[in-house]
Amino acid sequence: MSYEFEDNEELSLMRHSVRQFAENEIAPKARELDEKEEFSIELTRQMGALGLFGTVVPAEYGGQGMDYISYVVAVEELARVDGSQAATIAAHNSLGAAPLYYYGNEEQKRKYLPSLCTGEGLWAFGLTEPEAGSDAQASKTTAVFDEAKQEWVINGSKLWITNSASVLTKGITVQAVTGRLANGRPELSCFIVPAGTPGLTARAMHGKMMWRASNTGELYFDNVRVPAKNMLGSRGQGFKMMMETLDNGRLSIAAMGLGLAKGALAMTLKYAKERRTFGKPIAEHQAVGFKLAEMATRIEAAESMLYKAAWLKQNHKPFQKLAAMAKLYCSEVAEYCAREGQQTFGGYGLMKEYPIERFYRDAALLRIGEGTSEIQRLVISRYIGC
Ligand code: COS
Repeated sequence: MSYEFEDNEELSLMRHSVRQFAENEIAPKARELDEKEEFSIELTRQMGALGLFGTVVPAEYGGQGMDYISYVVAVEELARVDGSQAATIAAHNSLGAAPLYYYGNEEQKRKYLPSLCTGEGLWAFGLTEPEAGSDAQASKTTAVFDEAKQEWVINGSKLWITNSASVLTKGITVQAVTGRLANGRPELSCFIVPAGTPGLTARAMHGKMMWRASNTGELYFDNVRVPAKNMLGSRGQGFKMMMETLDNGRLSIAAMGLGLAKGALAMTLKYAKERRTFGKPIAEHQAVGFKLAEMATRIEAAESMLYKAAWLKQNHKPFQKLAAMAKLYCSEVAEYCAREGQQTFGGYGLMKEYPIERFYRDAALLRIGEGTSEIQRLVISRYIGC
């Protein structure tokens, strides 16, 4: 096995251009968007223009045809500056566009993917429900087939669905119960539900502690009818498709953790060199120097783990165990770096004027969203044979 630890020229260019964009366009707006809890259509379109939509979708469907490592680096660079914008990109690509590409038939791919590769359209992943979070098979949303009309009729609700209730939302992939298996478990299938389908209500959720500028929706399905051809994949394969999608999604959440940790370290180091106490910059006090050293060390370990996981995925090798480990570890490193960074900023770290305050709040989501840290440990424990 061999994988590179250095960015090649192409990756280096891409990292640079996303970093420039994040620092020049996102950073000046991040605080205000966070305070107002406002999703930015403008930044979303700009990220589309930069080529951050349809990242791993091939060019024949309008996508960028990026490799997985490049995609992970792009998310990392956004998260280095702002979790909300990184979340929009990570959720749209990994959870929105990717399942349509991996499981859609030719007609579905040609119909839906091109508009999701430009920044003009978002697609959401409808798995979580009020009573089905970690236990993702516990869906109560149902889809019943109407033979006469050859349509599926969907009833139920979904909760905390990123990108599902914005003006740019084009649709949602929805997991629903379509029957009961012989072993008593639910038969789960997935459906393509375009935004605006009669009976579908999407409401933006407010009052979030973190990722306040990303769009999070709650969805209600009241006899929502979609044609038979809107089933994604085959009947009964919904749960496996959702689980495989989450395997991939873990790489981008890990990238958000790594980016947040790197951003926290960079701002803390800068502050520690400027802020003086007892006659010298605080970076020169061992208590602070050790904090920074510990942050840097954990970031190195997190980066190696994530890039290796992305490399395995890219090279079509089993990556799922490492993706869960990377998601778990990068989330923990992000939280550690945000907390230790905030501690170094002292009282200033509690003020909104300093982005470390936002990073501290944003880090909390990473150990809960797209599978809690406990679920990652469960997945890892299964892979190692517990
Ligand atoms: N890839 C492919 N298939 C998978 C899979 C994966 N990653 N994980 C499970 N499956 C399959 C299993 O092989 C099994 O198939 P069979 O019925 O043919 O044997 C089936 O799915 C059921 O698997 P299992 O019994 O392991 O399911 P559990 O109900 O025990 O749930 C966990 C497994 C806990 C891992 C799953 O529910 C999970 O990931 N929960 C977290 C959900 C989550 O992250 N939610 C947040 C979403 S935010 S976007």
